[in-house]
Amino acid sequence: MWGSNPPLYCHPPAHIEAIPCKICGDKSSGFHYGVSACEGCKGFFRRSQQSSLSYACSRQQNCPIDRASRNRCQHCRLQKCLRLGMSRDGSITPGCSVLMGSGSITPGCSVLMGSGSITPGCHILVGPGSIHSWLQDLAPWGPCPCPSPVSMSPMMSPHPPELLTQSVLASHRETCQLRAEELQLRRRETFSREEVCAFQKKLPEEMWQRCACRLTEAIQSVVEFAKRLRGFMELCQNDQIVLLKAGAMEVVLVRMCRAFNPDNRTVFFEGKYAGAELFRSLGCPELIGSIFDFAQNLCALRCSEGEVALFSAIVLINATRPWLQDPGKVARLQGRLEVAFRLLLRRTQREGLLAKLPPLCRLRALCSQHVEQLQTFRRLRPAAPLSAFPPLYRELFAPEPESPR
Ligand code: HC3
Repeated sequence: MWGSNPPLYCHPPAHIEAIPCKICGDKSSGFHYGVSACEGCKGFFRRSQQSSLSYACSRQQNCPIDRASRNRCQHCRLQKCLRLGMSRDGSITPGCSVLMGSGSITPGCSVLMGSGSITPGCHILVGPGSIHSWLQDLAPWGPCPCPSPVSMSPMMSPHPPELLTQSVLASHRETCQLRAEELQLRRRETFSREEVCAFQKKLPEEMWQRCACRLTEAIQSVVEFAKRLRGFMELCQNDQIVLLKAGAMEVVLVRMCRAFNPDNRTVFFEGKYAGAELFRSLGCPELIGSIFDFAQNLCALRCSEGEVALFSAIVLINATRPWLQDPGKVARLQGRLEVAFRLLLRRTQREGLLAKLPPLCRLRALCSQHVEQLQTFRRLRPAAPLSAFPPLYRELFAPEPESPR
């Protein structure tokens, strides 16, 4: 089955020469609501924001959205618009938020133009679907509408920590795939016995590919989160990619606690809440158990959305990651995020949270366990080609060994 089917990527590959509509792949007519989009998706998103309609999916909330199918499911189309970064105020340009009125990133210092040397040891892929192309995809081309004196660049500006907190929270909300309120409301929607059995009967290869796709989507959202984080796009291209490669999966795990119901140990997966047993055919119960335990423990801390947002930012902006070119610059940004986090906790009388949050080594251990599982899977099932997984997934979890020069 692996040999006969073409790879089912979650998203069409990004093209570098002509940027297509990020939502459906049709010809883009420019940046609309912060995303490169066609006229159809632009109009659809505008209507979805004007009306008080709420869309529902009659399938599993994972309908493909491409040029031909985009009109079939409004729910999934809207979810894709939101996941890929469309927002009502269109304030996606990193460092150029309309809300915050901060400095812009000019094309000259955008990652798109970056051609500086890449730290040896950090292998950077530049093809379609790579982190590099996802970073490029939404980078600001056009002139920024807000004033941008050099002294106001987000890295340098003396913005109070409260503003940083607000902007991190906005970035989180715009990119976290599903709203916390919706996740709460749907907690009673669990998979039926028959549905769980149907998942369990799937071939391991199919289940791996599904999970890899869901995971890749979650990682793409983290890339969008990073791009909206004040100061991130001012780091050099090498350091943006180093931080994302090292931290994106960790942030996915932190964010997963939002989609986790600790009362019955279920997680919102493909449209309903699922227990660990649903993932049985993956053949890695220890990994799933560890991930569920992690979510259970994090949920017990009852973090607010602001706390999840700032903790995610701090997990990502970590100056101790190996291969950083300018760890000092990353450390300054990290420091500002930590100040903002402490202030938020003080204001909400939640100072005790800091000592209870999982240590970063716990996240690192989970990620290593995940990569080890992938290696075991490849050893046990050599017939399952790696090319069936999305490029971003392969780049992060199964990088090709560098060919000798
Ligand atoms: C952790 C997970 C992948 C990610 C899934 C996410 C976090 C995606 C975002 C949703 O909003 C919530 C969500 C629910 C379930 C999460 C999955 C559960 C199991 C899976 C693991 C990484 C499994 C390993 C899959 C493998 C080995 C193919 O990479």
